[in-house]
Amino acid sequence: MDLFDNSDELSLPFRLPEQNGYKSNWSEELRGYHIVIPNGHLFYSERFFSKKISDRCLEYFQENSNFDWQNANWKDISDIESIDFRNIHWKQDSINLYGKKLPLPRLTSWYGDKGRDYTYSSITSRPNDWNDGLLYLKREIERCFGAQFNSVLLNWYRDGEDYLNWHSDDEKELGRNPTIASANFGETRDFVVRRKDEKDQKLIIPLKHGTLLVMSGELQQFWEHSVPKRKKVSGSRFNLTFRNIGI
Ligand SMILES: O=C(O)CCC(=O)C(=O)O
Repeated sequence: MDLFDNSDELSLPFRLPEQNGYKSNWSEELRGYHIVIPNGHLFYSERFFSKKISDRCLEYFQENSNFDWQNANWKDISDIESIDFRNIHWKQDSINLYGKKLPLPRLTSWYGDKGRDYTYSSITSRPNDWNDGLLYLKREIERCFGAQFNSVLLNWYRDGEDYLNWHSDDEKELGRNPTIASANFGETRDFVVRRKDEKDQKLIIPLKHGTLLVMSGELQQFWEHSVPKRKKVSGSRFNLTFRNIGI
């Protein structure tokens, strides 16, 4: 099946500062932009996955035997683990803040090769076994980039009130300059990247239905990222970050 819907060059849907150290180059082969920023590298392909594949992903992530996934109001369900999802084991972790247990403002799931545990925000996740859908996405990305991934973190932002705080993917299991591939499905959400030492130097990158963003080089050392709330967004957005975890 063709990954790409069309072959025209798409313009970059966000502005790069007109400053030394920033440049972008369209890759006809990969249907996206290589973007160099000071101390980091991004690859952005707005329509890496076709609409057909992206639509199927939305269904695949939400199929379950309790509700019609297209009409379910997921925010009303307090115990997501009681839902019998067919393909993805969704969970809602909690973090401890000043002695209070607070649920994360999104749902997550962790898949990977055996033994690839991942710890962030003091939460350790054991990997679920790969399934066909996730392996398909992983292999398509690997085929284009010549990179290998052994795990994936899934985030489900059920609506615009779900969000992700500022952080870098700089845990020691990821190694020094990790390559992380972020696949996106559903509602468009802004992915904001800012320099750690100059916080007003930032890029606001819209991640859309079918967009792939690959982060590499020194990016995680010098930059941090977040997905802020967007009150006007009412639907779900799924983000999958494919990673390589050392043991
Ligand atoms: O949802 C996104 O676009 C970002 C996800 C992310 O940064 C993470 O899971 O660490």
